[in-house]
Amino acid sequence: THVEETLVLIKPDGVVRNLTGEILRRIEAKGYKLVDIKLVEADRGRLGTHYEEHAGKPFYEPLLEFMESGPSVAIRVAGNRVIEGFRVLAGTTDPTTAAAGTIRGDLGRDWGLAVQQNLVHGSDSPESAERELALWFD
Ligand code: YYY
Ligand code: MG
Repeated sequence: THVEETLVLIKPDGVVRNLTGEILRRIEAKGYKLVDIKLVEADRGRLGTHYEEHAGKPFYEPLLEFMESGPSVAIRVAGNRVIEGFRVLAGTTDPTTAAAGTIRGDLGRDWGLAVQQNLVHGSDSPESAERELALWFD
């Protein structure tokens, strides 16, 4: 086994649509453990650091505006190979093409919302997980 920790965010669309419980249910059903959890209104400084790899891309400003639109749920999740495993559970970035059975595929928008409203974030590598966990849970 290879136990890791990852940062999961339930983005403002997930919170406003009352999907927090459903998303937590899927994480727990997979066998992952919720180590820490909190509701956060992220400010621009934290969001800019969180998404710094995307600075300058056309979707960057709308993404930050969306992430500032309401609270997110930040979760420290532990489990065997959870960094990769949660991203499989989440599905691909665009909910339209995310596979059925995934969080984004089953619950993601398909009534014309923008791609950024894809319900969840998950760290994409051990380096990202370490950086993002430090950023959201100090
Ligand atoms: O890691 P993941 O969330 O699946 O995607 P990223 O490529 O890191 O992009 C971060 C975030 O930006 C994505 O969840 C939605 C948004 N986004 C977008 O609005 N439009 C794109 N073309 C690409 C990403
Ligand atoms: Mg990413």
